[in-house]
Amino acid sequence: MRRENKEKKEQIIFSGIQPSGNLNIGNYIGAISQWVKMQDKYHCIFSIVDYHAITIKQDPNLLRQRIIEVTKIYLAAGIDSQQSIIFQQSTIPAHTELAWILNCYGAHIADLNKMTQFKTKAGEHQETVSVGLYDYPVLMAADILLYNTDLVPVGEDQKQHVELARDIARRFNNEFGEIFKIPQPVVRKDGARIMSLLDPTKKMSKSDDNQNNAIALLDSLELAQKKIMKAVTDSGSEIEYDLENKPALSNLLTIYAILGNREIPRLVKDYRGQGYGKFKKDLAKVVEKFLHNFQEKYNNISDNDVRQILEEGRIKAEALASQKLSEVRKLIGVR
Ligand code: AQP
Repeated sequence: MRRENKEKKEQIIFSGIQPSGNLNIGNYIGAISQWVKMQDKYHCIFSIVDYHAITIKQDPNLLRQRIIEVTKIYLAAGIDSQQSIIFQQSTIPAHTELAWILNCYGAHIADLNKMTQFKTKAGEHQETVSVGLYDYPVLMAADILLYNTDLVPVGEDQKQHVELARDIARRFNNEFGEIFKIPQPVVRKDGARIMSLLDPTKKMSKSDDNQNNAIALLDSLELAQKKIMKAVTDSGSEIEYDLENKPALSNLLTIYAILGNREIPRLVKDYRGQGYGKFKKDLAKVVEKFLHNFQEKYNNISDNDVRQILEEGRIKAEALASQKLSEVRKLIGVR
């Protein structure tokens, strides 16, 4: 038993979030809440992936502000900067350098053509969006592979990108020897895909044009309550978990269960015979309580604390990344 724990502590976790909008409860449930639980068991590295964010146009001042905001969100959620490395991606040039190398060795056009997130984000504008948006998964592969990552905790939407990182690593290894560890995606069972409050066929997304689709982690309690009350529901009036026939309600039940720390079957039992109105009112209270506690912690973190933590994280992450990059440079013959 002891030996098993020791082995686990040796494994490396890497994950990140783009500062591309207001982080929401989907990001919290699908990604950050998993990270917090992993800190005791693994060596964790969490990044604010700002070079991913610029694959879509960003306002420079807002981007600067959001880098600080996302770091505070990690900390308020319970990521401990003494235990885990927290850093800003663009402060370590090894990420973009390795991405370029992987563009040339390992990444194939046919892979990128299959990426569903690119298709969704580019929509009808596939010919005119930035090359960066298309190439995003290769930068993500570089992020992961630089750190000998074993596990990548992500929401369902990012699983395909982690699979691609595995393929790229295998191809590179086939050519040059066992240089990259093959990472595994870790996707939680419930809550891996929190859906939009306005359309249960779309995932809740921080860059959605309609901000009513999501509860942002920094929404005021009043606004969050209004968004829940306005969330779409399905026909009928019974509280049931049924993804096929009641997708909107099933999504709300998932949010209730995770943020309220309850089991879905228990909730269904407790709300038997009570309509959607009562259920939504109670859900709004659960969300308000969660946000209140979260924001209290968030507001206690200063910008200066964040700058210091990011600088300490940069130093630690750079030591690891530069080692891997210099091995890769030698293998391909540029050193
Ligand atoms: N709706 C969601 N449910 C569960 N998990 C989710 N994640 C995102 N949306 C949901 C997870 O949160 C992390 C954020 O990753 P990202 O910043 O790289 O962006 P993304 O995956 O493209 O997610 P967003 O919030 O929709 O961002 P935008 O709108 O900027 O593209 C990932 O682990 C993701 O799986």
